[in-house]
Amino acid sequence: MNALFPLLASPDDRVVLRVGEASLTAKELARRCVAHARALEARGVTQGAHVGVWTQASLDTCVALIANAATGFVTVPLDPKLGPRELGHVAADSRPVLSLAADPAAVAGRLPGVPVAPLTLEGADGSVPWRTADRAPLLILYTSGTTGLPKGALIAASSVAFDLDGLARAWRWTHEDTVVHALPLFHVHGLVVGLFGALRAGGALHWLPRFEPGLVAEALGARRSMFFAVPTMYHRLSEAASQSPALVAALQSARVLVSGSAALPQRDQLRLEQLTGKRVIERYGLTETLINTAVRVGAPFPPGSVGRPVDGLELKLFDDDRRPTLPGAMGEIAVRGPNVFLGYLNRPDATAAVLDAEGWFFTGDLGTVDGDGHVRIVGRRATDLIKCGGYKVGAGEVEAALLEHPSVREAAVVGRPDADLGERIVAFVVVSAPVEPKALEDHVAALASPHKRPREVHVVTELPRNAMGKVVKSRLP
Ligand code: MCA
Ligand code: AMP
Repeated sequence: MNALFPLLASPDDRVVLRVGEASLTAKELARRCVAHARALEARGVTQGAHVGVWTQASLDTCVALIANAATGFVTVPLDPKLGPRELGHVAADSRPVLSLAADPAAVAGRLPGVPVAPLTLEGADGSVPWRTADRAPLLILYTSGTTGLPKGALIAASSVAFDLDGLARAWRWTHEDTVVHALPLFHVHGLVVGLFGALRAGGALHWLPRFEPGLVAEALGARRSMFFAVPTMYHRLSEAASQSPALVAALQSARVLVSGSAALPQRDQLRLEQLTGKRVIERYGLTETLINTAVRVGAPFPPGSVGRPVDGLELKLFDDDRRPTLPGAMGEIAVRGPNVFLGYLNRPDATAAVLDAEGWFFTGDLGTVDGDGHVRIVGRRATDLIKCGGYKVGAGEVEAALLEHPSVREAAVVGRPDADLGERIVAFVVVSAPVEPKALEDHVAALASPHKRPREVHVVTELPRNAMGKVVKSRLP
């Protein structure tokens, strides 16, 4: 079976990782991976154990994520901004034996019952058996649902390898490419496609832990660069580029500009095209399936297309009763292939709801497929899922956090169209005592992740309800 990251088995002296002023060659990275595996073994951590990695802004974080994957440990990525509710749940659900941090003091005691250890920085001689692209868990990625706490999606090494190889073919991605991205490393986009993708292709990654158009412009100078971002970032880049010839030149120099995690508005696509002469290409995925479709580099594609299924993946549209739709009709997108996850950790009920006996994964996204196989996303089944800045947020999670505030009696949360964020989180609350909207925003940002905070809070006297007493969100003002 093939190695997950072939480059580590025969590393060279090329720089493969860059974060700020720090960088590592493939040889240095391989040595760090060996040292990492030895250090975990010395602590009694066995192969297949769950190991948390705090995704702090550091090159060492990238090394820990790669080393865990390359040497047989299952990573639970931990956003340092997760709130106490989420951390308590992740700790109890995934039970990491240990968590690793570039700056342990900054996260000490935050993951209940799980010790935090520093990363191993010393190199080591010798070798370790490198992880193959087998069908055992590689990652546990937490993803929000409409209600309840986030679910841990179990992603196999073979899924990652299959998907990345499909994307490499779609984008002609080779060892000569340097990926530039400013995405967080605790989701599929930044971690799997960005970090693991660059290494599996045998190329390089330049990670920007913070998104800023000026930093993107500086980083895109590499000979053959690929830029990955969410639509909010392209929106902000299109605004900044209209004032910055340097940014326009940098975007023009990139070999490909790829957008994903949410729909790229045509307005931003056209504005960037007018400024740079380049079309951003889209790809579509989910945490549970990794990337399903991608526009092919060098091939024509209709406006609004998220591309065709990656090679080897089946994609079909189904109606409300899960029967295949007629050609040309809209339906729920379902996919089947090696990229589909192993299931949700400890949640066979939730797994059975999305994965049927024939291996079809039901995405909840509504789409169409044209005669050439180009997929368009036209909507989503669940109105209680909000995509804000590319982050998936369950309305129920935000409502639960709001209801923990002593002054909030009732809460209803919806996503509303937003030119910058795609959707912004809007909350309607009935209160038992006067409270400032900003205080409620801060309350959610402190209890859950800051990106789950409502950007607008409206205090109302009552929520619209039907005869059964259920809130009718479509009747909110
Ligand atoms: C703001 N902040 C606060 C508060 N308000 N902190 C505490 N309390 C508050 N009330 C902090 C934030 O933590 C953040 O800090 C800073 O202020 C700005 O916050 P925010 O406004 O939320 O950030 P933004 O500027 O709106 O962020 C836009 C963004 C971000 C950079 C585009 O949304 C982003 O990184 N999105 C990427 C999401 C992603 O990777 N999704 C992939 C999912 P600080 O600046 O220090 O952080 S995977 C997926 O969808 C599938 C598989 C796929 O297809 O890819
Ligand atoms: P997540 O679970 O955070 O990975 O989010 C997955 C969801 O993001 C999908 O179900 C889609 O609704 C959305 N998504 C991802 N990529 C795209 C895209 N290119 N266009 C539209 N929606 C997208």
